Amino acid sequence: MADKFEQLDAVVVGAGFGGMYMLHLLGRMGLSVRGIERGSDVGGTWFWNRYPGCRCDVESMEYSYQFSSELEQEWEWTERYSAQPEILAYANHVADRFGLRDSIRFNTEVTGATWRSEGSAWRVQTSQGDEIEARFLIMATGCLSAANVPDFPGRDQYQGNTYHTGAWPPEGIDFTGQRVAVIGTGSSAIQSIPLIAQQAADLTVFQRTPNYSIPAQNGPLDPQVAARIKQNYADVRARNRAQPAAFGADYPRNTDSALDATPQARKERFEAYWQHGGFMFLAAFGDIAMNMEANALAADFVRGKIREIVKDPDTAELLCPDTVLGCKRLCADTGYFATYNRPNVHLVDVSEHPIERLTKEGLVTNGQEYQFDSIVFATGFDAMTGALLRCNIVGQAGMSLKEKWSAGPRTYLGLMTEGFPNLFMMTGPGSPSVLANMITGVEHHAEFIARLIGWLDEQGLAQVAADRSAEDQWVDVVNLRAGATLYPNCNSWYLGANVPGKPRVFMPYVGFPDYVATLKTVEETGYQGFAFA
Ligand code: N01
Repeated sequence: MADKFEQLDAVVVGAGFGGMYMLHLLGRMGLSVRGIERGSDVGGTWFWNRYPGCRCDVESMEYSYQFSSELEQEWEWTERYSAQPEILAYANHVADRFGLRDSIRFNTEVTGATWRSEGSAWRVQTSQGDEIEARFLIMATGCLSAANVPDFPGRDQYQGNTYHTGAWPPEGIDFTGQRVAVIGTGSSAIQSIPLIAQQAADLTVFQRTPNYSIPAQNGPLDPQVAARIKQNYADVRARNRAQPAAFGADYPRNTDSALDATPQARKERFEAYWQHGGFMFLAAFGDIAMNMEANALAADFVRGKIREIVKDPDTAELLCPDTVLGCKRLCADTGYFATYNRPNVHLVDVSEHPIERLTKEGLVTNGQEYQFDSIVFATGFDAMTGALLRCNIVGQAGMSLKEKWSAGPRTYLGLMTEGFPNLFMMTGPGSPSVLANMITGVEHHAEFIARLIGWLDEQGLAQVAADRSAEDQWVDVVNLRAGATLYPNCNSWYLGANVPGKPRVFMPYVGFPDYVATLKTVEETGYQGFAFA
């Protein structure tokens, strides 16, 4: 018998923004519910990612909950793009304000979850020796929470400090006087490199693939802008929900083609969007994300900017991507490219000569050893499936989720997978998730799941599961939608291409508004595509 046994209506795994709202909704419905969280506090991705420079790429007034107008009105953001400490403070405020903490078991990992047909319930085991039986298991484990640290030979020989951006020590790190390596040039690296460079004696960046980055143009949030938004928050939220990625309604999203504009007009438009900053650069023309030629024009503009900013021409060329712009997730930065003008910053291209191994004092590439006091792995995540699979979930007929997804994730609506009754995934593969404003996405999912559970109870039904044919059709829909964009044209983590051996499947659903409309229809027509018992 386990140390602690509980019998509950629901277990929610993860106390980030998704898990917290799910707990709030189910608690309000009067269900008995327990949150399980691996960290020592709430915040999810914002609890773990404390690297220098970490901030959100979606604007503060948009990257926040909308379920409570009181919360919306009382919380004050200080910057256009909030930094990690402020977002974590907001998460803590939400946990306190809605009394969520008591229902969460912290410092606890789910080590196994098995479906038991007899009782129509999940048996969940944790690292703290808990055993919980619950009718519903809701995975709010996040899309980018399983760190990917490449398995370089000699990793255990290296005697300096190692850090992963997604598991940064809460007390912070002082790199003063150190020789530091950063491996990777994705969003986390692009945000942290300028700040690490200011502290370290010497910084060497190991780049396998250069990335496009647009200046965030961050700054203090204008209180008048915040007040104006707060006066019309419901309207701003509604207009954002109608946007492809559920944000950015207040800045023009053009529909005209980059190919139709004169070179001068095109340059001026790109310049205006560059000055505005961030992701909205992709909205400068309607076809940047859909048409190779239009995309190439946008990419040329960004490469021109990199060459203007970076003084050493060889370094500038190394930093210029030749991939499709926006195919890998676009980055937003504060002074990233200019950092390479500092005398203490060096760039090493490992595209042709990969990092061979770690040594006692550093690492080796192209036959040369580089020595460091600290190595920062900005090497990303086993995205979208990693955190789900590490929970050892076993569904009907003893089938594990790992087996079921051995050729890539398969879901119905990104919410359920056939053979795993009463198991819900928040922002799972096959939902807009990482291609949309995450807080808006998790709120939408939490509300859908809560209503479905409420409906099951009203109907006296014990089980809901994804129907096999509905799942097959949904997988096709997700692929078709991705196929109509330029997303499949590069080795991105959206495709699982960053993790050796991971099946190459495009995981998120493209287009938040269509997705919301689909779920609305599904619900209004008696939950078509789901099977009940
Ligand atoms: O991770 P990444 P990230 N040898 O996977 C390189 C979100 N996020 O943590 O491109 C050498 O993008 C890898 O190279 P390559 C956001 O959605 C949000 O930066 O695979 N290099 C790449 O350069 C983001 O997209 C925010 O060739 C190796 C880097 O490591 C997602 O999280 C901020 C390597 C990994 O980049 C992930 O971002 C930060 C190897 N063996 C993150 N293995 C905000 O909202 C990997 N790399 C602000």
